Amino acid sequence: MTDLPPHFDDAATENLVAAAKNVLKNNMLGAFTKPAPSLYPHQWNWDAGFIALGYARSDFRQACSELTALFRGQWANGMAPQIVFSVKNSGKYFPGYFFWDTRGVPEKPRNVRTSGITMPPVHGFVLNRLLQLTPDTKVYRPFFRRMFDRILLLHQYCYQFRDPGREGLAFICHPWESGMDNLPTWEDVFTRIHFNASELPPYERRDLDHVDAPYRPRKESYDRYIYLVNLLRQRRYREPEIWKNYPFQVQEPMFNAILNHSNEGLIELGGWLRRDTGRIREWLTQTNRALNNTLWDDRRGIYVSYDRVHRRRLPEVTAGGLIPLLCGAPAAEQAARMTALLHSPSFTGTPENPAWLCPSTALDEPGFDARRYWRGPVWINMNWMLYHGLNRYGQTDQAAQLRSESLELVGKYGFWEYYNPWKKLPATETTGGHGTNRFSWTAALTLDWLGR
Ligand code: 9WN
Repeated sequence: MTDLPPHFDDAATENLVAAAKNVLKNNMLGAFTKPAPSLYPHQWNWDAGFIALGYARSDFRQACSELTALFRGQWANGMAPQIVFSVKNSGKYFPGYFFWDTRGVPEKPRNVRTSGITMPPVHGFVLNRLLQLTPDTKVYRPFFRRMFDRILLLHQYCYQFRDPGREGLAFICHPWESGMDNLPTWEDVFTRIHFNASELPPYERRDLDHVDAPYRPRKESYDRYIYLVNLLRQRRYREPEIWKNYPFQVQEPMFNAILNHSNEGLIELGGWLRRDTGRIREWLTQTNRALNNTLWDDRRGIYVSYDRVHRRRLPEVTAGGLIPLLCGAPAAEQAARMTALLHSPSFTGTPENPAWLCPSTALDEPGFDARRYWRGPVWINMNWMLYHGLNRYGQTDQAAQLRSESLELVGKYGFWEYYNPWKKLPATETTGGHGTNRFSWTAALTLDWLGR
């Protein structure tokens, strides 16, 4: 395998592979794999997709099981939930099943405990990648057929309920739906959402039992996350009425780029399964067009979010704004501007103070914070998607650098949830790895990158 960090000899690579497999093995709970040993004890939506890729070459059955388990929680309207709760680990995570109060919501499957929101729909492109890696197309054809139908229903949900103006962009209704929960972008939206302390239900965080406070969201952010959950549960998740006067509706570039790359995945799979993909092709064209018309920021040369409630563009520069490279949305000139920005001090730092690629929030954003979750740290799943986006545009050297830096980070510090972006680690940090250790998708995508 080329493009490995300089000190990665065969033995180092073998050790890394064995350690990554061990992380997955220890987090595996049977049908699915939890994201981390204690902080995240249930099944998460987009984690399941990345984790499936980590099993694809060594245990294809388990890769399929991850997706099957997640979609057991799919709602009748097509929504694939952010969390499918493990009954055994009930009470170990907040907000848990009883706080979400989805019990009795007619759309929710009766015998599965889920939260009431969704997450970036990676499953279409993951399924297509699994098809490339399947050991036996005949044996697994029924699985692909089943999953294709489930994922198509999820996309249908995104376009029907999350795109009421039929613009081609699905909105998210909670920062947790973006997967990038704590971006400064959400703070920006929250400055326009006002509520009294009395409107906030009592709650107790569990995340701080596992990770120190400076690495996790602040209390003010958590209050707002919970305020929104409370609105959703009070309205009994009743779509589409629920969205009237609902204050958080954001069209975010990464969510839509992922949706559209998954549309591409479904089109390929649909060809193989001999399905009609006409409608999916329309979505694909419309979403790429809308990404460019609504979310492209020509001044900075990157995609940004749009707040459809307060009708304003959210100018924060984040790694999510680079992910539309993955679905082919940018024209060649736009892509050139994006890669120039990626290799500018905004993301790579300076020769005196260089950064690992790719900080989740740009280094020069006022909301940047090197250790706080999503405010700056590097995440391996973001790098993995960006790697594929860069390759798509022929930026193979940049892609190789991104992969090499990611593997170097993992090799140096271990399989962390996120990493401090500064190459010269601040004296206050004992390690460059932050959040929880033994994080599943970091291990899974390392395996994918190493072709194992
Ligand atoms: C809320 C599980 C998830 C990831 C998200 C990450 C974090 C949860 C939390 O962990 O979010 O969904 O409690 O902080 O931000 O991307 O899917 O790994």
